[in-house]
Amino acid sequence: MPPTVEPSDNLTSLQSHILGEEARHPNATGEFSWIASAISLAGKAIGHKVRHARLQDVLGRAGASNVQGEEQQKLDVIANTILMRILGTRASIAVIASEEDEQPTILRRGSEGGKYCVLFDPLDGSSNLDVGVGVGTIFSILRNDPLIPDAEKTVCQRGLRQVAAGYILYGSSTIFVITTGNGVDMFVLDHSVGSFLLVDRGLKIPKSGKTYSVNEANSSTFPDGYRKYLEWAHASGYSTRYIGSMVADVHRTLLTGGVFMYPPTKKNPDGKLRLLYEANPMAMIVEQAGGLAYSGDHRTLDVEPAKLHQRVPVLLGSPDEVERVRSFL
Ligand code: P6P
Repeated sequence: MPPTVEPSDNLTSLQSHILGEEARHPNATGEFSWIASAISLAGKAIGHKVRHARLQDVLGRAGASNVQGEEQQKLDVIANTILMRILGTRASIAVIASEEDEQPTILRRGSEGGKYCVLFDPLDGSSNLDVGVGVGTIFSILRNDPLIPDAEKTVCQRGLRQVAAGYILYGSSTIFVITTGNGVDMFVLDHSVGSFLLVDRGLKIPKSGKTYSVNEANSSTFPDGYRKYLEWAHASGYSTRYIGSMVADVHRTLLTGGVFMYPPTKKNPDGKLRLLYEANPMAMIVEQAGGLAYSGDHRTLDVEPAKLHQRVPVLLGSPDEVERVRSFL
């Protein structure tokens, strides 16, 4: 009896999915697919490092250096190096910008080509690594403008201009979520084949959800409207979930509904999260899934960036829940 392929067998990989999407765009050149595959490869490599961090650290401590003999480095730096090296080999990328680097890196100038800019937070929430909590890589892809000489100005584009955005969550499983502007697709890494396999296509955020996600320890310094909302939520049977790792908190909000927020605080009067490589990519994902995302009075994707590492307040999630918070602001 020949082996059967069960209907439940998921055989759509990220690569074949992206190529399929590309085939739907007649003028596609395949350059974007190369970037998506580079991010996928980096995600697998970073995920492996994340899962073995404590083991290597333990081994490293035992032998005064880790198994590769390399000096124990913070995983943020390791993740950043992996992304820079892999993305650096893709001819379609002109500029790379990372949370870890003060300035963007120019890979190709002017006539040397490079249609795209890639911005990322290589390992968001890395302080949670030591306690086994989900952390993630967040990425945003913009078109390059070779006429702009200043790399920082090139990447300081409004979130509406993103070509694609997504994240990789290194949690109980390694999850790749991406949008290219036609809805949100979710993949899970199948270690047995080493591929991200499609598990949800056209993912939609629940319209509402009685869960809010915020660090309430800061609530005494939130603007009044947020405090009024929290009083209302406490009296309305809402539950709170806060992991302190943006990728994990946003992923839960995307799948189960509710609202995630990082309001202005005394310590971070503009909010803590970065516009270009945290708020914007997450806002594109949430809006493409039918949700809303605001930074202060503005739709996050409309905020005009001034600096690469600019911070903004973040309020995103189910449309009903975001509008409810906004009604108090
Ligand atoms: P707080 C992690 O350090 C991070 O950048 C985000 O992943 C997370 O949402 C936020 O900071 C948590 O900040 O102030 O609540 O610890």
